[in-house]
Amino acid sequence: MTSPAVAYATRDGVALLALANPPVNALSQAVCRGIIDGLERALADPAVRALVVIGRGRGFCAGADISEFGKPRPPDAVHLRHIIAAFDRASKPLIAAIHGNALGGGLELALACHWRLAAPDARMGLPEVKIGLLAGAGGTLRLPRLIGVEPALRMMTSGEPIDGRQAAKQGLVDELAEGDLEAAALAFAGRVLAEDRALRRTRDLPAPAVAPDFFETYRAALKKSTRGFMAPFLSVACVEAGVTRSVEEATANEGATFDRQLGAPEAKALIHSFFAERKAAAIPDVPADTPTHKIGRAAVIGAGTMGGGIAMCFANAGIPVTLVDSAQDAIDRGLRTIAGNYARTVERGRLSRSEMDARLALITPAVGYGALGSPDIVIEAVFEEMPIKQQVFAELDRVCPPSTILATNTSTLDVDAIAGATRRPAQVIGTHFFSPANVMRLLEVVRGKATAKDVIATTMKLARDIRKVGVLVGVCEGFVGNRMLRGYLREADFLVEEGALPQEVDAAIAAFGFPMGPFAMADLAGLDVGWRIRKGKAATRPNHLRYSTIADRLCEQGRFGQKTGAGWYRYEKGDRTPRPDPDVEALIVATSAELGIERRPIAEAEILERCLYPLINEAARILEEGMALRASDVDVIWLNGYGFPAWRGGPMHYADTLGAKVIYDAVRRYEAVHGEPWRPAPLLERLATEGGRFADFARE
Ligand code: 3H9
Repeated sequence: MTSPAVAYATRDGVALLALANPPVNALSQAVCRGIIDGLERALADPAVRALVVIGRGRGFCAGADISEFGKPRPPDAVHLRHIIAAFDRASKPLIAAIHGNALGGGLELALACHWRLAAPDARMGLPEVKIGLLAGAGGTLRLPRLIGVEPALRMMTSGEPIDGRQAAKQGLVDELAEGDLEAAALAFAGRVLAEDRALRRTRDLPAPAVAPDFFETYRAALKKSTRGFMAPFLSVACVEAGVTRSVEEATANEGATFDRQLGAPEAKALIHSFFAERKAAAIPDVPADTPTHKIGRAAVIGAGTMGGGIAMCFANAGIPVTLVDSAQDAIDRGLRTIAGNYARTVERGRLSRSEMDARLALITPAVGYGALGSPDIVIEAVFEEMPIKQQVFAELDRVCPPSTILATNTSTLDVDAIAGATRRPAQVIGTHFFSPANVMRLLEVVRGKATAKDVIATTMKLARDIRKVGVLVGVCEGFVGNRMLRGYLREADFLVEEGALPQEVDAAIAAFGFPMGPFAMADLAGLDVGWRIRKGKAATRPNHLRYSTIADRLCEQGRFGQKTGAGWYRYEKGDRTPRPDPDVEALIVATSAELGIERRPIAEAEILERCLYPLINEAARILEEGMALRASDVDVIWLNGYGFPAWRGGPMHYADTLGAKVIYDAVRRYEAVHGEPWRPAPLLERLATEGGRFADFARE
């Protein structure tokens, strides 16, 4: 019997085992059972002389079924390792025929075959590291035996796949198959049989030799590039065992390491974010079959840093885009920046010159709206002032066809008020890109009161097409990400007034795993932007709330951050290293004295609680208000837009690992000292009382 997840057929003495578990042929229990049954059937049938393993649909196999990890297995479960061992024992030729993805356990399945055929554009890799794991079914033993230790380790520690052509060059596949893969695999099997070739078991190939200090050197380099992650180092250790110990020992070691790591917080966090990213695409009242409109041509209004970056996103995805500004010199400047960005990518070897030219050719500069034509979407990225935005939208409404989606890249303004300037509020939506827009993966898609469902569905699809992760958020000040950021920055400033120095706060946040702390970040972004916004709001600032003046005082001295060589830190010419500045310390100490605050040493634990718990408390409010659809969306935002350490899974996953009560109790403690800003969100209080998790929260 074969399971429906694996189809069994024979052709001229060759058994075909076809994995059929859409969408990606993950190795679910049913697939594993189907493979082992098919193998036994083929081995027992005297008429079958060889086997071909192939995938139906989009690809060969994307690996173990991640959704089954951590769930109880039935006692008779077939483990991928059983299959690999059975392949090793098989007495008939086994051939893997690969198209699309062969990843993780999928590649390991192919590695355990005697030969591999692949389509030139197949993608083969061991991406387990991206979900905090390592290859756990023989990959660390077999891949180095086929392609060498260093190339194999590079694949494992980066998680990046290689294509069929490269795999053929490196010896991972034995033959490329253009055209009909199944026919090519059957023909290959015919040749193997006709030539009576000896079975080529990968595990029996000699272990490749490496220089005595190879692993030490590799680990040292890895330490610099993968801060905070364990999984890449586990891959190195298993590969090392694979070439220095017996095959049996190395196999057992790999299995045990994988099983242990499956329970590690890093794997849990990264698996959480894998599914969180995919779940973000699901919007309860905008079902997956909502019609979308093709975005064949785009326009961006404003050729500044953001506008230019957004135009690059379209060009990178092959979508022609018109970049509009009101003056020729602004356009020229914008285009020069774009060309410079591409040129740097070419210099780094990450883009070919011809590809750069092709992308630049997709960007058409234009002065004024006259040359806009009929874009399917326009994204506005002009100055962050409501009257200016409203004027732009009124004009766009006048000149664009009624079907054009009008999007705003505002990060602070009310999308509904912007939509109100048009006669098509249903066609208006927010697309909040993060800087640099061509690099950062996050896109907050802001749903206005009137935004139509097809406009939401189209924009979410567009996010994917331009290789962003789109997260739907509601209209509120700062949307989700920046709204949460406020409390984090507020507390960082207060900590400095109370006794910490910027470098101490930054060190604590960096030790937690962020790429940099709030002060280094502020210096990088530029202090003047926030200063301008604060000055604009000074008249309406509530008097009863504490307000830190240090950042304003720095700006008054012309210290705008890296761009002026000084901000919270000082910078030496041509060097971005933040250096503590005695002048800043003097200003801080003087400010504390003016405020009558007796400075005290502040422990790292307090710094972390004071900065991180406001994120969680604010997110609880955001969830209750429905401004984010689910806690995991908040995680996707903070992981992809704000550098929250990936191996901690995002603020809400982190909160769930600590438990709501721990956070609630601390929030109450700080409320007693600092008052109103620390008032606990009702949802946090409820979860703390009930022992609930953010992950399970759903609005009624
Ligand atoms: C492993 O193999 C361990 C072994 O070494 C040892 C074992 C002992 N499982 O991403 P998409 C779902 S660890 C379950 O939107 P794409 C995904 O959730 C595994 N589900 O499509 C989504 O579901 P939904 C090593 C999976 O075309 C749907 O498929 N392998 C799995 O942009 C479509 O996915 C990996 O880490 C899975 N393995 O990208 C590969 N994979 O429609 C992880 C996908 O309900 N997967 N789904 O939202 C990927 O990198 C991408 O999904 C892939 C396709 C490149 C395959």
